[in-house]
Amino acid sequence: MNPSVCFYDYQPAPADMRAEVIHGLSQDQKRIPPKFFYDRRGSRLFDAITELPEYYPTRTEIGILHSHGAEMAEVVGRGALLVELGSGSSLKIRCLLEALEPAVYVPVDISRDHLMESATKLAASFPGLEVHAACADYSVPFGLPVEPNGHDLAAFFPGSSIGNFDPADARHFLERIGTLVGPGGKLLIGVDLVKDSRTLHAAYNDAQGVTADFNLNLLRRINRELEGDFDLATFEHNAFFNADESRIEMHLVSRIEQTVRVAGRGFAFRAGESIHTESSYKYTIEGFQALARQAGFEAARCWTDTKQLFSVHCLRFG
Ligand code: AVJ
Repeated sequence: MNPSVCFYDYQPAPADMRAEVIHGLSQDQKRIPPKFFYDRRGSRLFDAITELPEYYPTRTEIGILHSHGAEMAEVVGRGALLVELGSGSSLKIRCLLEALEPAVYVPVDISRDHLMESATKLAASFPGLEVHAACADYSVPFGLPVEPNGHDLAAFFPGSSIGNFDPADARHFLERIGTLVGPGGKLLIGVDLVKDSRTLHAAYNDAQGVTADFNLNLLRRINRELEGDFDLATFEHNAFFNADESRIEMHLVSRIEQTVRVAGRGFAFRAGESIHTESSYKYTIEGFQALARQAGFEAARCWTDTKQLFSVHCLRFG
């Protein structure tokens, strides 16, 4: 292991996943939080999604970071302490580390193995960068594992992961990032934009079925970690754009009437009944800026691609 990486383990206890899954499966509309997608296999499948021809967000966001990195550095400032929430894609952070030249880098991710692997590789290719990797569920409050020591604070929340939250929760989450970076602190955040529903639909229903595997992997994980007995062949992936709510919804639909056991309990499914596994909200630039303002941020800058598929915002807190 690279000695220049400090590792902090705030990993959510397995009991949390058990309680959240049981709670979610007990609702009228069954649901499971999308953060549980990311076990080792789920993280690999998500990486594969980001390379699919239909899945435009990742490559578009990377393009924006490449084209406008210098401007981002001007707005954020160099030599900062940069916290990355959900340190999934090393391509994005590499691009940003080169442009922003932060003094300290704090990747935060729920997936321990994935985090360790990418933090170690990054520390090796950016000698001189202090890396403090924190394994944590960033959807629950947590503090910085290191003192800012006079560095300006900036957070990076790429990938439109903010889209997983309902707007009210997104606002609360932004407020918490505000508390983390403090007055004058910056947030660079990637936000997927509303667009024609065909493009959106294709991005979550890829021809190779990788997104379907990613969705179904949640049941495989529950089988392994929570003594579940889901028969994956009796569930199917369903993803569609809900225009009224401005979100993609992903579901796992039971093809048959059945009772599934999880953690010693039975959960009955009607034929066609679903588990809602993910919402992915799509914003307009103005709509997102209004949300950010409600959370106490001021919109400093916004960059997009030429097709206006995706946006990266720099927000200033306080
Ligand atoms: C990581 C939440 C941004 O919503 O596009 C991709 C997850 N789900 N394909 C998204 C995801 C299905 C992704 N986020």
